[in-house]
Amino acid sequence: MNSKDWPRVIVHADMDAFYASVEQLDDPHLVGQPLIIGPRSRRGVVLTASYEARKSGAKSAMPMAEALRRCPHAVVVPPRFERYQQQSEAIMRAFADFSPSVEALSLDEAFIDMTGALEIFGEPMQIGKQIQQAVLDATGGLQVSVGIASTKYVAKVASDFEKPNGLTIVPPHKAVQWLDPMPVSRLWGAGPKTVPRLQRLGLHTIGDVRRASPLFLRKSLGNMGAHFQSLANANDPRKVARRRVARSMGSDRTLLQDVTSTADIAHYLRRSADRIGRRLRDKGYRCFGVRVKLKTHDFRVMTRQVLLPAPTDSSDELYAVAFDILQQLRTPSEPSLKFRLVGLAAYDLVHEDDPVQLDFFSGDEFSGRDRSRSLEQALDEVTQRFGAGAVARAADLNRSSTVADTTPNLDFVADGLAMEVDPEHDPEHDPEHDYAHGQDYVPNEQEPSLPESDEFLDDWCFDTGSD
Ligand code: TTP
Ligand code: MG
Ligand code: MG
Repeated sequence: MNSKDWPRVIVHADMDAFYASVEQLDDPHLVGQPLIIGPRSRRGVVLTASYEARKSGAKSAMPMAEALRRCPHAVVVPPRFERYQQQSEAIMRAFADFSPSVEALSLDEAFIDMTGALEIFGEPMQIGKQIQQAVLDATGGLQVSVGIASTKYVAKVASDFEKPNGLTIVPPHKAVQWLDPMPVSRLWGAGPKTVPRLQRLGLHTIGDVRRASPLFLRKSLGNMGAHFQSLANANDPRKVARRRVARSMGSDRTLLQDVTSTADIAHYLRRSADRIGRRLRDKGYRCFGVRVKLKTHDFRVMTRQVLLPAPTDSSDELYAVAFDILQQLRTPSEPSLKFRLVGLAAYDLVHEDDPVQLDFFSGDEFSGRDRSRSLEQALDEVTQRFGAGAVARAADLNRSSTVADTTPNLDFVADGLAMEVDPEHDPEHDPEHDYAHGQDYVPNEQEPSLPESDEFLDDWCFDTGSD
């Protein structure tokens, strides 16, 4: 193959059943087993399932109760985010050996621009094999699926084409023909609302969209029509951006019982603010951004975020901001709305070692903040020595544990939230999709009893460093 045939060489690499594969790697007993990663509570949500469990229909974002109904023999393993993050860093470093242009889309996937590298690494097939081997070596045995094409869109569709351990090369002159028979759900931007709309218009395959008259598409779909048609023609001029996954820390709590009152919601925000603040201070971070997320009993997600004039790592300040946001989120029209999840996240993190001078912000006007900060630091020390239960807020003392799980918020695409991801990249990765259509969730499930511990309260944290 001649490099002239490839105006650009774009690789998309995505780990196979990432969290589940990490668990299988670390515990050989789990190899070959149907595995579900998620909280042990039936009210929680499946983060991912091993390919063995997928055969029975378990999948990401499915309510745990439904996944266990479909796959009763599955082993449920609670997530270990720190470990996934560690492996993610190893994977991203391996990618960086192939090209300086690596665009991470999430912990387990990236675009790698290999244009001009055919002379060094060989033909696309060779490049793909080397990347798979590099990931295997860097992680101690994890598999990645790779797609190679001359546009980001086609590369991404290709990496998913033969999962797991797939390697799909789509040369530029074959791209259109290769896309033609695919279902329209493969078009970026065609989610659960758009797909039926396309089908009603008689557009079932990508080829149907490509051959449709532009006028018809414009009339029936507006600008979206032209966007889909250009994807169908394998046109996607977007460049691979050099980007790491954005740093953020958060804590989402799925509650055993829905809550309604602002005071109850605030209680969980307070606890999340304490945990996130502690964690920010522990790791030497402050955040500019604070985001609150609520999920209603019928799985509607409400989020709102604010940027602070100066970054903070104070739990009190996080809470104060979160409380303000909460009041804005609560609409008077729906005072009795019930919520099943309360989440708080700190994003736009800066590290004390970052070139931005944090000291700049500790002038007189912040001295009140600094006082509250030293108190928090003192409490951190107590917590570190005596455990998380040692310091409790007075308001918490007579509340029993009512949290089903604290899950990572990976619906980065849906809300553009936890990660800096262009929603266009991957609209399919919206874990709320199934919820939005919540057909098969049965809310009156008998809840298993939970230990009165923080076992399920893992925070999530995305920090793969900055460039
Ligand atoms: P994905 O790459 O979407 O899925 P996967 O790696 O588990 O499986 P596949 O082989 O199909 O790529 O997501 C990567 C990880 O992100 C996944 O292992 C768990 C996490 N995740 C969630 O926590 N919630 C979600 O809704 C999704 C889709 C993923
Ligand atoms: Mg994956
Ligand atoms: Mg992925």
